Amino acid sequence: MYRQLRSALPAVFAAAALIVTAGCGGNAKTAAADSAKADSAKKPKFLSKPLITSIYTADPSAHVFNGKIYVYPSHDIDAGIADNDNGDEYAMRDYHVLSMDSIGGKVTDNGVALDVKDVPWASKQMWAPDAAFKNGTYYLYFPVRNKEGAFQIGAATSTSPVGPFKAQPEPIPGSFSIDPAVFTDDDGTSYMYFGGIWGGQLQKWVTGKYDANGSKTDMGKPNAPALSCKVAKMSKDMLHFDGKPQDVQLVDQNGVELATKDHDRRFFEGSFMHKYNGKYYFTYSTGDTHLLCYAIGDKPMGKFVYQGVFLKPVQGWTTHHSIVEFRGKWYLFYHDNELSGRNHLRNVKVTELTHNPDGSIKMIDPFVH
Ligand code: FUB
Repeated sequence: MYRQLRSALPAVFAAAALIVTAGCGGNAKTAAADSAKADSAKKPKFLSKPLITSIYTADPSAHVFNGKIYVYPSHDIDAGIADNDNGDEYAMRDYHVLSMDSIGGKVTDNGVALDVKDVPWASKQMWAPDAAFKNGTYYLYFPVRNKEGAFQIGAATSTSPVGPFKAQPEPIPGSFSIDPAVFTDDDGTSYMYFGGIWGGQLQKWVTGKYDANGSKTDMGKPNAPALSCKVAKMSKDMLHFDGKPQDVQLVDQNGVELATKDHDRRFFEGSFMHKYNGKYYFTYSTGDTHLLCYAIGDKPMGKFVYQGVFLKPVQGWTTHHSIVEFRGKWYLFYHDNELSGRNHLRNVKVTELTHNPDGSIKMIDPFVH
């Protein structure tokens, strides 16, 4: 899954390596110092700071509950597992909820909200979660592998937005793959968007059943339509799907579905939904091309017409986000790996997001040049 490394880092790391290998020779030392100086001038300056540095966090899903911001991230750890195409090194075991009264204000880590050991059906890898509030209850939705190694999506409930959450005894019936994102429309109907290819296993569920020997990446047919993100209406109790999950249709400006080979535009993982000026904005990651893109539709279940990129590649392999309105402004919560320089030890960040008058989203560069 996440093996290939992006090229954002080499200049900085090469300078460090030169210093380490230069040894004691005077000329080598001077050359190393000069080179380090030159490279440090090239060092990217990050647009935003990590929200929290005491733990590694990723996949931030932000919500405003009772006038406060709550961020539901993955809690990255180093389990000593080597990088592989399955993403086994993303071996997270629990969730912590972050909260803050204002953007730029103090960020509180509210401790463990849910531990994998307290999810009866789960085995490992608590990936990107989301949350919702309805009927006086807070819901935490999370992807985790079941005992057979297949990702499914669980639900847990709490009376507090920061937990602790109590997991349901079984995964959401009919759920599969990763990265749930729950959106509640103005009429009170909630929808769950979910799925991810490669390590997210969407391609292993095409028959409706999990095939452990299915493809490791996608359907292997470059010209065929790409695998789609899924969307399901949520039942009133928010613990079940109301009907079968459907494909989120993603088309270009001519109405043609994006193809498997279109790695710069096709859906990979990390979907999110927000509504702006009556339009539905389906946003997602292109995974191996490291872009966050958006597509616009007239209905919450699609179809959605591809519009473009709104976040350029961050430092680190994965990119994942949420978009939330707070006190009249819109914000993008995202992650990179500024603190560790390692793909699976990430940190969440926030920056303002702007909708242009024509409804497009202003491109965000995670670096200041
Ligand atoms: O954090 C593990 C996985 O990495 C998430 O589920 C993906 O969206 C990617 O960010």
